[in-house]
Amino acid sequence: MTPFKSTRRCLIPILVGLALCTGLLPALAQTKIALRISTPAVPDDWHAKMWTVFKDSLDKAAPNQFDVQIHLNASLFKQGAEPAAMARGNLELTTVSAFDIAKLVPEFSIFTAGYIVRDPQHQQKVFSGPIGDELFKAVADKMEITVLSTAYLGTRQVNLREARNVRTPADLKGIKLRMPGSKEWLFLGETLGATATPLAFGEVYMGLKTGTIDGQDNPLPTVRAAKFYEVTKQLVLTNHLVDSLFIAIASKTWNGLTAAQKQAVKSAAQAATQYNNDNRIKEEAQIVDYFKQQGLQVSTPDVDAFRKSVQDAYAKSDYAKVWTKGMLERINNTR
Ligand code: KDO
Repeated sequence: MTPFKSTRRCLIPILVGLALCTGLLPALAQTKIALRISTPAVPDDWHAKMWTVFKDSLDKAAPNQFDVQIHLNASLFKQGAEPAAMARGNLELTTVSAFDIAKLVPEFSIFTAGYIVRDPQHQQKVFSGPIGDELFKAVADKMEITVLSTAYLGTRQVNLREARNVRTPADLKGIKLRMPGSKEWLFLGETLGATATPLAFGEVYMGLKTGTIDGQDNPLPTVRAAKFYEVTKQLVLTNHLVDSLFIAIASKTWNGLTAAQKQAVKSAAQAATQYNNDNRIKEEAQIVDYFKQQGLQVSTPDVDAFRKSVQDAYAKSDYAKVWTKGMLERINNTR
């Protein structure tokens, strides 16, 4: 053996040891695929916790292959900026709303309209059947994101800073109702009879506390998780939108995965939404008592009057003009 060979033999374990001690080895062996996740969800909300289910499920199915990084509270990208960040290659995963999608796929605005999806079961049937297949293909083509599963965000209700008698949309006249900041969201707020005011989710608590807004709309589990009940006095159970969030991955990332990795990522997304949906449905069924205990007034308005106002406004709007012919009937007929 030449002296050089024997020196090399001794050096290798020393170098590996050094790399381990200095933390260099993970960098050298950096084959993990980074999956950065950004969401405005607060940590205690089910659709924030579901990302841990996603991570655990993926790590189990495909050990050491992915580096899942979860960023809550819009700490990585602000609400609504996620699809653009994905297109730029700065983000791999998020939940997109029908409202985010409608900006680029106008026919998707049918799911931003109130009183169309009937309940969480109807929602799953619509999105996991041919309607979902068709629309998610348009989403992939136009937005370069791939939808993996559908999460039930909950059924949106009106939540007011000061209690008042609300029977019909006319009773919300003049109320500054906070909506997320896009014209699709603002339109929904206006159809409820209120004056819709745009504000990012992270600023709603303060807006309610200081009175820059008179109310907001969100599903009840979010009212609890984001503690809006601390700064409001009334819940009006309008049930105006059975809301969805779609777990989506940047298509560039998706297309770079092996078939087995795709399967693992898809199953992890399904496990995450299953966890979210089960817990949220269970919580919605029992949460009203909690708010009553917190001193909130919980009132049931004339939901038919709200439904009529919202449906009439959408039917007359430019949104309905771009809905795919026959889509409303197909959604209604999905059972
Ligand atoms: C909100 O801002 O009211 C909203 O409910 C809109 C949803 O599309 C989604 O962005 C959600 O906030 C966040 O995930 C925070 O719960």
